[in-house]
Amino acid sequence: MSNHLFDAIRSAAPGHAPFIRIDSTGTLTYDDALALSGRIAGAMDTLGVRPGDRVAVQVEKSAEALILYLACLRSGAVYLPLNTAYTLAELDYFIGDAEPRLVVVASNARGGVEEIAKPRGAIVETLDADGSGSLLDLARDEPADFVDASRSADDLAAILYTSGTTGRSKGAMLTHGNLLSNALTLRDYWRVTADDRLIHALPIFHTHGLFVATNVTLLAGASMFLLSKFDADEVISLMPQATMLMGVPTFYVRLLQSARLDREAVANIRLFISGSAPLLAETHAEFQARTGHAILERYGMTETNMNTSNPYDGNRLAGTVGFPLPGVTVRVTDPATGLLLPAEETGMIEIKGPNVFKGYWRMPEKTAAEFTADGFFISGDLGKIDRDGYVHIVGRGKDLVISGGYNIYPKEVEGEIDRIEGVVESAVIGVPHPDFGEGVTAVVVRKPGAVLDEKAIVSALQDRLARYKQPKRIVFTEDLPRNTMGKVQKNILRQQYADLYARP
Ligand code: MCA
Ligand code: AMP
Repeated sequence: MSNHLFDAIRSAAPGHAPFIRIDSTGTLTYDDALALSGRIAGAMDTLGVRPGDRVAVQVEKSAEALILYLACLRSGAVYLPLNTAYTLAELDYFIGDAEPRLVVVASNARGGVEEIAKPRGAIVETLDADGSGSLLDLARDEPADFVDASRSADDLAAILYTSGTTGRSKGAMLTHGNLLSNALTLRDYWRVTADDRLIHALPIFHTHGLFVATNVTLLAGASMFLLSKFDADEVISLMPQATMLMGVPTFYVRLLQSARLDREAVANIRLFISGSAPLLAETHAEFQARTGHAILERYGMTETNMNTSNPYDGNRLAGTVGFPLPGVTVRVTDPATGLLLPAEETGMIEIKGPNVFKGYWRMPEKTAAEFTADGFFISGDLGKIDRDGYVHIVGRGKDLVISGGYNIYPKEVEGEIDRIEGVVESAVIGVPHPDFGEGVTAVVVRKPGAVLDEKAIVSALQDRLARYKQPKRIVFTEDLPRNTMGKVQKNILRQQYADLYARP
């Protein structure tokens, strides 16, 4: 029997060598990780999880949480990670839609989650930040030599939810083949080897921290310093022992604010990588001036994994996302006609390759609508390919805000604000923010005489939306600008409030 992705991870695993380095609790070797993943896979099997079943996971970052992902691969289950910031109201939708067999949460969340999950036939087990919990208790009694489920390249490895510009979140179905092909490509493109030590400060419930950082490390037999979250001081302190950092642009903005960041601090680092949101050319330049390193920017999506990357050797051009990765085709078309555009012209970025997902979970129409007749995925990003072949992302065809690397769909936030008593309507926009890149901002029209201030709106959103989706600022206005078709002109609002978060 073969298990497409896990077989590759197993054969790359260098036995006694470290996989995860954790300051306070020591090191977990590859052998340790394989053994624990076998025990957890055994525990899931005993609980009745079968190949193809979804396992939803909303837990704090820990070595055990990463190994739970490996256990899912081995048992043939479909791993479904959920942002720890999601509220119960948000979780309710994901559990209802994905119908997981097992839901793993922190012990203090168990009661609330059981109320949602049990009526839908899901079992709930726990895993806490310190690696303890009922799932690990069950795993302790299981043998380490679990017989991996047979999985082909086309079988699902994971479902990651990504919010839609219309309607509710969609589950992007990623196969073993998608994940393995992309991780091998990135490993080779970025020259990652067993000697590398990655500073892993990203969350592990999204593509960046889970697949890019973790799968690439695993397939190189490298190791990682697993930090519970990003902290600039901690990252700088670790740099002399590390060789790589992967981050969202906010990481680099915050590192630059530290006087400790200089050439000496980064002397041991081989590669700084940025992605998930646009890295400002000025951040790229400032970082290079201070450290001598040109940050390597790359471009990806939940649906496609990574599509393009600036080169390892050669010019890492600020403000661009580099070249299509080997095996990935990127083209730019006219959004109105679908016709291919020549170099330098801006249009819709479309992607094809082994990295591109299988479709949206139980949404065949939505899936079909996002692919062209010849099989390219329509990214929703506007961009161009210049004469030298570098891809530039110049805007978004989709109404999306990216704050600190997290995506926020305005429609979802507007829906929640519009439900509040005293609100006529709202428009949610992203405007430049010095720390998060874009700051979620709500422009709200109140009913005449309504007693409603910023605080009241913030408190009404508290239990409805994850914290990072909540507006950083709420401004009130008499009415929203509309075009002749009646559509709110968000570009006008973005201009009007462009300086809202301006640096002091
Ligand atoms: C935290 N807060 C945020 C964000 N993160 N608000 C807006 N945007 C955010 N990204 C809230 C906190 O709840 C808190 O609220 C307040 O803002 C300040 O928190 P702070 O301690 O400063 O935040 P932090 O914990 O340091 O987090 C900032 C962060 C983090 C390090 C930038 O958001 C992060 O790790 N982002 C990475 C996201 C990521 O991995 N994206 C990849 C997606 P309060 O104080 O009011 O309670 S994958 C993807 O996009 C594709 C595939 C790709 O290409 O990679
Ligand atoms: P997600 O839905 O979280 O996978 O976010 C994917 C989106 O993030 C893409 O469609 C882009 O809009 C954006 N993105 C990712 N990497 C970059 C980058 N390097 N520059 C600009 N935008 C990016």
